[in-house]
Amino acid sequence: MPTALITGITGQDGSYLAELLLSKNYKVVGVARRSSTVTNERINHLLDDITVVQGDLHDQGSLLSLIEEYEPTEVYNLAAQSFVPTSWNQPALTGDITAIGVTRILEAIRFVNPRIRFYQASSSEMFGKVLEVPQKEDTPFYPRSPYGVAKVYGHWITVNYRESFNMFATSGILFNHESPRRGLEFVTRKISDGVAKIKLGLTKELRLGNLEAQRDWGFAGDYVEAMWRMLQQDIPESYVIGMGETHAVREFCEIAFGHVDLDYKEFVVQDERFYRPAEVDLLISDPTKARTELGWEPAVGFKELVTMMVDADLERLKR
Ligand code: NAP
Ligand code: G4F
Repeated sequence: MPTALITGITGQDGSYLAELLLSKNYKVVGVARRSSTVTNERINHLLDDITVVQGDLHDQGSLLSLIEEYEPTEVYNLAAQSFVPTSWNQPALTGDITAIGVTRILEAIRFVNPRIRFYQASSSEMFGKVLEVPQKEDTPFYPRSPYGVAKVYGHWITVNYRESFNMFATSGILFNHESPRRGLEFVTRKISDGVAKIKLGLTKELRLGNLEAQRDWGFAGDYVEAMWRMLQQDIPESYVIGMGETHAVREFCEIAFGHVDLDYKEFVVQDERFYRPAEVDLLISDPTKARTELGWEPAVGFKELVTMMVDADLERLKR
């Protein structure tokens, strides 16, 4: 039975990846950091089937001993300070977890068993102020936030360990992927939650930042399949994962409000507090390599994603 160790098990992607690997008969070990309150909301339904252990990307020793004890065949590094606006308020912490944390886990693998296959959760935020449209594996990076800068480090240290130590270290450059399990502060979930609250009469308005920003949004459940496929290849490489289409925040609002027969223009208020010091205006992927080499095909389209998220928030709030 293969064993997968997942950092960031309590996050959106960690929960979907754990479900996928369980369906493939993996033993799943999830790493969660210690906190004074339990953050198992996304994995409560999996707790009988996975092993959750304490560890922290700040702490080299905890990573080393977990890899020694559980002997994973694959390690998925999904843990990060992943919210872009927070990275301007806490840039050093973001660098310590999202950048140097990758080195700590790579070092743990190198010392214990360099044959372990490694996945690094890289991001389209690395393309930032894009130098090419659409963005593919060899598009140069121009990050626009401390988070994006940290992810560039994480990407290159992964490539470096692949080339320096011949480790099976892959980097998935994933464009935005969303779901009903997305954190409430990210724009898609903020909108679906806001729409549901307005529809149910729980609030009257939704305050957002830049409505013209464009993202290439897909469904998280589809994207974890690509992570797994990357680790099943003969040769470790980097892959861009995205839908190959882009939509504005405004369009997301239009569909989300429209789905419950509301007009977003009557409820959305633009608020400067949600603008960023530097913005990523246009992200659009060219996922040709993933589609041809990994055979990866997403199942959920943009409209279906938006309506799925609104329906899930309506259900949740009604309950
Ligand atoms: P998420 O929901 O924010 O989850 C992040 C996870 O990291 C959480 O489980 C969090 O634990 C954990 N974590 C944070 N700091 C940690 C630390 N010091 N030690 C151990 N664990 C720590 O993020 P996601 O959307 O699932 O994304 C997964 C990964 O993909 C992240 O690395 C993200 O940057 C990257 N990524 C995401 C997207 C996207 O669109 N979702 C796109 C490209 C790349 P707590 O629950 O305790 O906070
Ligand atoms: O949903 P967002 O906060 O996601 P962002 O910044 O694109 O980052 C996410 O995707 C990355 C992949 O590209 C991941 F690496 C990262 O970890 C994270 O998962 O913002 C999307 C866009 C931005 O341009 C932002 O300016 O939406 C715009 N926006 C407009 N109003 C807003 C808001 N974003 C947020 N969070 N809140 C608003 O009120």
